[in-house]
Amino acid sequence: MIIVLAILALAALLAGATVSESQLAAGMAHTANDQERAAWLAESAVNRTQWLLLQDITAYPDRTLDQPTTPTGLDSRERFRADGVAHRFPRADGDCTVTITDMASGWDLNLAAAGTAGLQTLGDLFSREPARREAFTDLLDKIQDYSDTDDLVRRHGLEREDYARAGQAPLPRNAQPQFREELLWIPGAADFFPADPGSGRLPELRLVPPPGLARPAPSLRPSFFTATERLLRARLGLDETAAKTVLDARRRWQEEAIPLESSLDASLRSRLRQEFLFRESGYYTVTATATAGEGRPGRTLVASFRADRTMASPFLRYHEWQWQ
Ligand SMILES: [Ca+2]
Repeated sequence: MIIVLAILALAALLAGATVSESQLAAGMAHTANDQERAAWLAESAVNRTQWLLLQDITAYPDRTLDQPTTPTGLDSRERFRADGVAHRFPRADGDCTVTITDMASGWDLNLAAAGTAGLQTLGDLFSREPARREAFTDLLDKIQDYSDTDDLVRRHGLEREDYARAGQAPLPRNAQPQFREELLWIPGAADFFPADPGSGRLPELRLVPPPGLARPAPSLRPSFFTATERLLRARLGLDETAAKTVLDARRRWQEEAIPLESSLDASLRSRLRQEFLFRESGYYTVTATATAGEGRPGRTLVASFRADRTMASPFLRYHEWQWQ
């Protein structure tokens, strides 16, 4: 009797396990299916946005970004510009939101042109934190050693032997970084340049294009529409409250088409225009986030490229093609 009951209990357990396993497999298949669909939607939205952008450039050759756009009168076309405004591409089988921003964003990491001079302004933010300021200055030595061609160690720098001891051979590159995120290989860099948790990208630094592709001129001011709170504070000497006011004004520009004139005083607007770019550089970053339906898993695709209406070579070669 006991044996029979034990066998029955075991059979029930096995059946339960089989059912939950098949439910798990079905759930995983659903998730994989949703993610696959979201990926197709995101890729398709990036492609579509490239052509809509090109159409916009052709229809409106003046690429200054002085005012938000609202479809008015006879011209009811939705504008596609590097202003960070969200565009929705709803579909029966999912949903995708796309933003276009300028690739000329953030601090420039073109060390060949200006060494670490471009990064110095970030150090100014730590003027009231001597230890952090010192750590940042030390990091600048490490960044220079990493990219200069010699093996001479700066005061707080690191060269080949130091990296080898830390198990990071064959670093340093001893040449210009070939991609932006390799900065994170330098000890201490992640403390000052936090990576985006979803993608691992370093959005506060300007993208380093693959070899052979042109880049926005290092002298080009960073785009206003991607400026982070830190970049606003560093370039304008603002405190946190003033930087938040600027970010709020930008959000109203992007979401409600309210001009900056309505949110910020004239002197601050004039300083913003001196320090930030209010026109397109011709290099774009398109971010497309798609889901197969509300509350379902999604994918994000970030693609950067140069585009102009001449469609001159190398038209649409990607500086970045990054999945999240
Ligand atoms: Ca070196």
